[in-house]
This record gives sequence, C-alpha cells and structure tokens, in this order.
Amino acid sequence: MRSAERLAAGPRHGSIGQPLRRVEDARLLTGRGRFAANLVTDDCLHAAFLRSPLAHARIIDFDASAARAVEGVAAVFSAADFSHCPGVSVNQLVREVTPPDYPLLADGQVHAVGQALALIVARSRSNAEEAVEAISLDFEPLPPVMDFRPADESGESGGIRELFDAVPENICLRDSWRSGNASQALAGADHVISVTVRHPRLAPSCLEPRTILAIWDEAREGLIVHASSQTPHRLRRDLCHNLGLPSEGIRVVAQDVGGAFGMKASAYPEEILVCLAAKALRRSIFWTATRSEDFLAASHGRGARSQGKLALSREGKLLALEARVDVPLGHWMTFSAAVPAMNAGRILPGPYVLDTVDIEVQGWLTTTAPVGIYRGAGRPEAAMIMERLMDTAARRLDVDPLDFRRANLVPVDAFPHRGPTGVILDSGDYGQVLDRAADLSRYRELRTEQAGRRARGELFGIGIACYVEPCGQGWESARVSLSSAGRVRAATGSSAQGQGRETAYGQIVADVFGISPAAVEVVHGDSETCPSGIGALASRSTAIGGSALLRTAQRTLEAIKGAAAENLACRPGELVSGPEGLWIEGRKEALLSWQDIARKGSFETEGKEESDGEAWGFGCTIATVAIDRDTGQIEVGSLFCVDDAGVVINPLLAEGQVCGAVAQGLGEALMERLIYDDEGQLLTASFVDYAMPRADHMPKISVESRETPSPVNALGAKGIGEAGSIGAPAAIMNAALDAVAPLGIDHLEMPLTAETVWRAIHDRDEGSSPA
Ligand code: SMO
Repeated sequence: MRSAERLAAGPRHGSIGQPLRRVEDARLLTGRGRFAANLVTDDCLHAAFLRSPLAHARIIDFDASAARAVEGVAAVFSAADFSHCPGVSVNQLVREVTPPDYPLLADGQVHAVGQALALIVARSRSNAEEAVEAISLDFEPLPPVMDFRPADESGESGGIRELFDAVPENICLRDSWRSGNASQALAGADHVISVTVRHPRLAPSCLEPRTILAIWDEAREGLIVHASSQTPHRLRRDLCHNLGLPSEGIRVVAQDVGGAFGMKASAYPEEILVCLAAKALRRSIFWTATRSEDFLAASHGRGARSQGKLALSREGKLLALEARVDVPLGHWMTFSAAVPAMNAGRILPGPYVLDTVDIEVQGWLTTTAPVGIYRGAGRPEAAMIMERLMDTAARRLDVDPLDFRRANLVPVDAFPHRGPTGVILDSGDYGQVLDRAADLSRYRELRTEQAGRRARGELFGIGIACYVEPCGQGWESARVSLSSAGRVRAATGSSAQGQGRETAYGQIVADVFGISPAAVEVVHGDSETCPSGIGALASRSTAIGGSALLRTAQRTLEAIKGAAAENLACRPGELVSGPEGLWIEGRKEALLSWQDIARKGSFETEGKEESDGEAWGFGCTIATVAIDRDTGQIEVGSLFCVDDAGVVINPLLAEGQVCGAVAQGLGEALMERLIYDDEGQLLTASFVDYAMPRADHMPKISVESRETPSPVNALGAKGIGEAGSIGAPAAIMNAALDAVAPLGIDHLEMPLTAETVWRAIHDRDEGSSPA
C-alpha cells in the first residue's frame, strides 16, 4: 500500500495536517533573515549595468574610456569580453523550440529597452552608476517589433518583421494537440460558442528584487554565490557552463528568498555576468536590481491572446474545442519560456469531459523584455478560455452555469482520466468540490439576491471558475540523517521562495520518526549541503520534494531500526520510535535514546524520488462583483475558494498560498498591466504607474479544502501554490460579465479598470441610443 492511502485512511495523529505556525517567521520578523543582500561585506565590489535606451537599434559607437576613469571603477565589461560564453539555456519543452541567439551583453544590436550593454564593477554602487553615465553610445534606430499576430487574425503575419535572422517570422515555439475531428464537430454542432481573450502583461513583483552576491573563494578557485533564486541547482549548472568551472567550483546558496513567482526560476544574463566578473577579477561582487530594472529586464508574465470555440449539442454536451493561443516571448527566452504556452494548450479542456480538440500554441519574439513563467504559468490562461466558454455556453443554453459545469465534470469513477491532450488527471472528486463551493457561497441564495438587485437596476454578478492544477513531473531528492547529537537533519534538493517549506518539510519528517517538527532541522537552498533538485516551482515542492523527504526519512529510520534491533536483540519490526528514541513496542523500559543511537553509528540516507505521474489539484472559485453603472468602478464582494490539493501537510500554509495567489489573481483581473508604447518604451516601469492590489482591495475570502489523495506520489499531495491565481481571474471576469449581461455586453477586456468597464457600458449606450 502506498503511504498516500495509509495517510488518508488512518486517523491523523502526528503533525501532518496540523495548522502549525511557520518556524521561519521568528527569524524573518526579527531581522534575522538570510537574504543575499544581508551578506554583503565591506570589501565587496558593486555592479551596475548600462542598459539600452532603445527597443531596436544597431550599435554604431560604444566608448567606455571615460567610464574607466571614473573614481572607484575596477572594470568595464562589454560584449567582446564574454562572447565565448554559451549564455542562458532553454528547456525544450514543446515540439518546436528555436530560441534566438542571445549574447550576455548586447553585441552589435539591441533588441529591447533595458537590455544590458555593459557591466561596470566599482567600489560602490554610486561609483558604478556614475561610470554607466560616462559611457558614450551611438545608435542607428531600427523599427521596433511590438506586436504579434493576434489569435483572431488568420493569414499573413500581420505586421511582424524578422527580428533575428535565424527566426523567420519571429515564431520560436510551436506545438499542437489534436484528437478527433474538431472542424467536423464544429460544423455540425447545434451551438458553437466563441470567445477571445487578451491577457495583459504582468510584472511578477517580488518583495526582494533579483539579487546576487558572488564571493570569490580562493580555496576552491571558484565562487560561493548567494542568489535570490527559486532554482539554486539549475543556477549553478548555468553558471558552471558559462564560467567553465566544474560543479564543485561553484556553490550556490539561496537561503531566504523574498518571493519569486516564476520570475526567479531561470538564470539571468546579469547573474551570469556578475559571476563572470567575479571570476575574472578574483573579487567578490554584489548586484541587486532596482525596482525599475526588474520592471525593464526581469521576465514578465502572461500577455497571451487566445481564441476558443466550443461546439455543443442541444442537450448541452461538450462536443469539441478548438483553441489557438499566441504568447509573446520578448527578445530572448528564459529557461522555462515554453511553459506558459505548453500549459495553456495541454491543460485544456480543464476538468471537463470532452474528447475532440484542436489546439495550437505559438510563441513570438518581440522587442520587449522576456516573458516567462509567472504564478500559474499557462494554467490561468487555459482556465480563462475554458471558463469563459462554459459561462457563455450556459447563457446560450439558458441553463444555470453551475449546473452546466456540474453536468460536464469528469465523474468521480473516471479517474485516472486521460484527457484529449494526453494529460492524465490522476484523481479527484470534482463534483464534491463544486457542490461544496455552491454551499459555502450559498449560491442559490446569491442568485435570488441577484434577481432582486437586478430588478432594482443594480449591476451585480456572480462568477464561477473551475480549474485543474498540474503540479510537476519528475524527481526531487532528499538526505535524511541523525546528527551525532541525536537530532534529525533533513536536507532537501527542493528549495524555498518564502512559502514556509521549513515548516511543512519538518512536519513530514517528524511524522516518520514520531517526533516533534521542532526536533527536525530542515536544510534547503544550498547546492553544497543539499542533494540536487529541480527547485521551488510548478507547485511541485510538497508533492514531489515532500515525497522525496518522506521516503528518504522512512529509509533512514529503517536503517536505524536495523541497528537498534541488534542492540536490543529484537526484530526491527518490533521497534517503535518517538520523541525519546526507539523502544520495543510495549516495553518502554528498553529504550535507546536518539543520542544513544547516534553514538552507535552514523545514519544517513540519500534518495531521489520520482513521481509516477503528475498530480492534479482541482478547485472551484466563486466570486461576486458589483459594478457602479455611472463610473464603471468594480468591487469584488466576496470570493469563495474550495480546493482539493490532495493530502494537505499544513492547512495554514495551504490557506496562505490560496490567499496570496488570489491577491495576485485579483491584481491580474482588475488592475495590473504593463504598457509599452509603439517605440518599445515601457510606460509602466515603477509602482507609480503599475497598479498593484493592496490590502484594502482584497475582498473577504473564504477558503476550504477537500482531500482526495493522489496515487502518483508517496505523500498523496497535489499542488496548491498556484490555485488562487488560476481560479480568481476567471471567476472575477465571469462575475463582471454576468453583472453587465443584462446590458447586452458579452465581452470585457482585462484589466477590469473603471475606465474599461465604463467604456463598455457607455459604448453600448451610444450604440443603442435612438438617433
Ligand atoms: S510560475 Mo512557477 O514558479 O512554476
């Protein structure tokens, strides 16, 4: 029996499932965080980058002689210094991926505002910035490429010019999923619903900007790198590759990370350059991005345009789905650049039964910052298409949107369910979650309330979104040992970006040994003291990283029991463990304390745990909104989130993940938007111009969970980190459209600012007013 079943079946007595407070918080709240910037020393040099002021141009003159003369400057590096380096790597996740060549520093041409042209290293940041100003530059401007072919425009590549010689039409990724004959089904269907969605580009705004401290370590002839990264092992690999060092030549430490959200999953040119410079100068160098540098040159999120068509029978059966998703990629591809397009395509048709699909995704180069993964990474895009289609279909069929969804969900006896894109939904009871969301929100009463408010002329809407959340594939690893002092030490290859991993991982290991989570020391985010791992992304940390810890801890305990059994002259199976140590069941007088055991030998097990497939979380979000008819101001009244994330290790942490992601989803739906002008200048490069949700924007959120253990990993856990950002935008959009439906409005653009909504209402009034 897999431990998932055991965990789910037996009564919970250990700490798994307990809402324990975060052990990290005492440290973080009292100024004892270990962020990269906390470790800067006086002898450290500081870096600054010269960045392109133009979106697309040929460099015809670059003169850094005056910069070299600026006080305190140690070195100025330009493209030629590092032209031998391979640069950043790209994960070939979809069928066609042809990344453009991307030099670490612009070479001959620039392809986006903010692209780094030179690196200056100096005694202080202000010295370095002064030197940046002293570099003289001359450009021959080239036309920027700001747009990509919209999903609803077929035929010629409208307005797209070649940006890189090697990438015709600027398309550098493509994939498709086909099953059955979608065009035939669409042609013969009783109803065909069609929606178009444009996602604003977003800035994944972490509290801590990108930060790196590269310490030259004479002893290893290499570097100790403290980085704000959610993938320390991947960063080390990319750094070694570019610096020409063996893996032991670089130690990457990402201890405390002030948020990442996908934006810190790939190595950036700036990070590689700082390390190259540290190696060249044999000095320690620190760089932290300014907020504007992150807006300009860190990866953005979303920005997709998609179109979906859904064919329905008269009875409301889903017959076929045709979808086309176009994503912007910016001027270079981050390691995970293919993920949003891949997920936006393969996750369709979400939690619903549908056999016939024709789905195509494409990624386009533009002269802008790169676009990569951001909390949800394609899942919100998939949910937005599907959930808008479901609502529109229900309206067309004149059935309740909740009942319509209920009738089309994958039924509980159909798991594992192979969807038409080839994904295998592992487990769940989707109907139960939807029913609970209906009860929690008093859905039927809300509809009654809505009828009354509508009769009074109010614009009040209720929106539903169901979604699935795949939480990663492959492996993570762990090392569990007993220290000489008799303490359990758990090192994980999976890292943290602020989600409370030390707390949750402590709970998992504690339950194996029967001890308190406080007695477990969790070590993470260090390529030297931790085994290898993929990183803190894709909602994989608990399901895969946690399962690796569980299995490894079990093996360590087995080894300990084997040794203890010899000592106590019993069989290992007769031994039980607890806070005091090990003893023969029923005979606690024969006790070996953990310290006794540690004195008898060293116990350490390392293991790599591969999941048997993807675990798929499921959830339903219900939102209510009220819209002011005169101003277009939209107010989210309440949000109800019911999620099934499988076995939940710590409900407090799970709820925190949902609320945080809902805040980001609310920002996406209502206010966040990066805007470039036609020349490729970013108009929203600070928080003065880029709207972020604040505490007073947040509605009341009710969170509940259901637990269907996943059969594909040892813990039975699924992902929860991205849930809120997948469900909330679609639920809020559907609620807004429901609010304005009586006005005959069936389309609104994101973000749903007062202006956007007012214009939609106003344009409708203009259009329908008698001449
Ligand atoms: S967008 Mo996440 O860090 O996979």
